[in-house]
Amino acid sequence: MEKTWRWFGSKDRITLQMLRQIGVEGVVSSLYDVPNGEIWTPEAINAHKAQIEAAGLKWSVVESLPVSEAIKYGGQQRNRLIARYKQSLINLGEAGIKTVCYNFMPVIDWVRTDLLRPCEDGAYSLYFDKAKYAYFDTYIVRGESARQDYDKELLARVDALAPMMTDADNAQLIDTIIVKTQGFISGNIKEGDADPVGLFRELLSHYDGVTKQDLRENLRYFLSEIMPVCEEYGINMCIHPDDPPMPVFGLPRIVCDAEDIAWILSAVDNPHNGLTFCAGSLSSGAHNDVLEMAERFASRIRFVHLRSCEVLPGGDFIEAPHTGGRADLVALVQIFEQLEEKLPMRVDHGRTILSDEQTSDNPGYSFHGRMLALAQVEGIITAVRHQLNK
Ligand code: DNO
Repeated sequence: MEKTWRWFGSKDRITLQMLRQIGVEGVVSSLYDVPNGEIWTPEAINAHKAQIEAAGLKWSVVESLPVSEAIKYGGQQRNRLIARYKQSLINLGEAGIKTVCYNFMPVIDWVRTDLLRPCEDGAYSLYFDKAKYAYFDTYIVRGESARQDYDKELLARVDALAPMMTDADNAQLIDTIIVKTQGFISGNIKEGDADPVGLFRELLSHYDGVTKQDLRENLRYFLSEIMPVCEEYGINMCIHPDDPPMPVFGLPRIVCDAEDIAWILSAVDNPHNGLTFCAGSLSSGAHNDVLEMAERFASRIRFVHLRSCEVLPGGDFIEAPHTGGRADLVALVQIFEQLEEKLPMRVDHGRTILSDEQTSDNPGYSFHGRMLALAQVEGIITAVRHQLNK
């Protein structure tokens, strides 16, 4: 595998020079200043690429080229937006950047309720508290009508939590779930937006009546439209799994388990329709056997995110250290290192350690925490290669 790192462009306090010193080979990045739905021009692509190359690195993967909502819900604008998406792909292909990660999660990308959950060793981790999430949905966003999506036991936990939540707690929850975790990855809501909850509700309304089958068909349509360009330029599209792998806020989600992934890969049975194997997202669902999925889909995996979650009773999960949790990274590296293709791999997220909280701009993307994770994964890769006599 190729050791890559997610870099947020010139404003990232973790510089390209720092990345070289810690053994990073390739950069995973995006054009963060281009608004969703606009074309990535050759000028903007080449400037970003030149900056990365000037530091002795390579722009290995685009993460993400965001898919506009109207493409996902099948709105009137979709053909126009797909035409622009194709043009961005052509421009990337001409610049020689051929691995493109994207996701098809409606409205909201990854969901966490706690960004700095204290661990017993003094580090902080990202955490998903199912009751807090369901409280946010039923008390703050959708109200009474959302209760049908949750079972009695969970609703009892939610109702017990509700009287304890202060205005400040609510504000922090809103900020965590729909603002802080979304804006920096080109999501729909960003810091400084007035009335994020109102905006969120409006975005949700586009999906009234959109079923799982509809969303699948919209993905099939999108992929079928862009495949000819991908074939011509040798671009591999790699869909990112849903995080967490379950429906949220009454929205359909279609990349949650092995059956979903099998559907996507066969609906558009083209080698350029590939997968980002995000071990962290997949392992946060107790229903997923991560190793079995890696083996089964290996031939269509084009990009790897290494990270691991621990699923707790009641459906909560915590992001574990990279050597722990339920995604067995040693076994995963064994699978990926035996593939002919040298897959780009980034360590996904890291715990917050050694005062990272004072210097990290984006939740999950700490410097020391990720550096430690990279060192752990590099050790695993080295040992596995040794064992395979590579
Ligand atoms: C969060 C990330 C996701 C991922 C996108 C890819 O940290 O793993 O936001 O980058 O879903 O499209």
